[in-house]
Amino acid sequence: MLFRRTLMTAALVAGGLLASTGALAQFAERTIKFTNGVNEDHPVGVGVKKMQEVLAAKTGGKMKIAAFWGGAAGGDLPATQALRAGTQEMVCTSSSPLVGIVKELGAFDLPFLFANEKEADAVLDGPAGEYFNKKLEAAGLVNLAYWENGFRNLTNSKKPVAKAEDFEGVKLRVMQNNIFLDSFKTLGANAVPMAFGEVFTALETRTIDGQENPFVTIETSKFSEVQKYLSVTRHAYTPFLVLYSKKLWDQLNPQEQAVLREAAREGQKVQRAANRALNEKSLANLRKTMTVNEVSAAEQKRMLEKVKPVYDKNVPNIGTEAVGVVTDALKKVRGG
Ligand code: TK8
Repeated sequence: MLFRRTLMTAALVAGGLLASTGALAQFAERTIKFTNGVNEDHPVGVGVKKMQEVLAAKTGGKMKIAAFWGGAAGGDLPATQALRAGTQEMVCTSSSPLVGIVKELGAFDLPFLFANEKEADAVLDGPAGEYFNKKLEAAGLVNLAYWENGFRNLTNSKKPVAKAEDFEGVKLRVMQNNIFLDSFKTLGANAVPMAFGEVFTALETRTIDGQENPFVTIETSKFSEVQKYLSVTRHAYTPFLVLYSKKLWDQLNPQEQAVLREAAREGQKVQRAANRALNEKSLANLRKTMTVNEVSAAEQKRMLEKVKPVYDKNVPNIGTEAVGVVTDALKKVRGG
């Protein structure tokens, strides 16, 4: 009796193993290189960890992500070029440095376009987001999901900035992006484009006075250690793209592709949640060492008025279609 039960159990276990081994046979052993400009304690770390868990569970540990943080494996733009060449699998990058590759992404750089996270999610996770995914794919980049960096705010070491006139004379690092360059020049700052990896040292050595990024990135990249003033400008929401090399994507089978998409979507949920939970906390932490200048809604509006020419000048280059796709989606979420 006991013997028979043991035999049966053994048979069941073997059957189960066989079945799962069969299911796992569709996954090859792969180590996916995934680079980031932010540090691991940024909520992108939470998203990547989730992706690793999903891959471990669904592929029996056959597909793995090797993540590189803090720009240790190079900046976002070179990484994105490596994806296009098929020499690296993945990168999490801001959309802004990629406008030289997909000009339509410039729509997200237009100042004061999104008002809150709800609008960003509605645009990015809907047909508008799909529109940009198609453009990216045509450029050799598969966007698995939109993650969050957040609303961008200004920091500097020179003076409090609370109104449109205060930008005058501030030497400011901006991303490698014409629209940001144009926006901050129009506001009166001396704007210089620079890769993210060079920003900390440039701030520390006072080569530049300031930079702009979301609270969480300011905190986790330790910019607060070398910056005195923080202005709550919320001037742009430039999404994170979780990109996969199209060249290498096409070498995966449909099961592998599906599990990666699922992992990036699961990652998105926890990454956004972690980022949003941390946003106010980061601001509170930054307050301990920085002087925080709130920017009133009226002042934001004055800034927007001042940068109107940036819209007129850049929308034709971005493409009226791409900008229209975003503004239509915004109208919808605003109930218009
Ligand atoms: C992180 C970057 C960064 C971005 C920038 O790799 O360059 O300022 O906002 O957070 O994507």
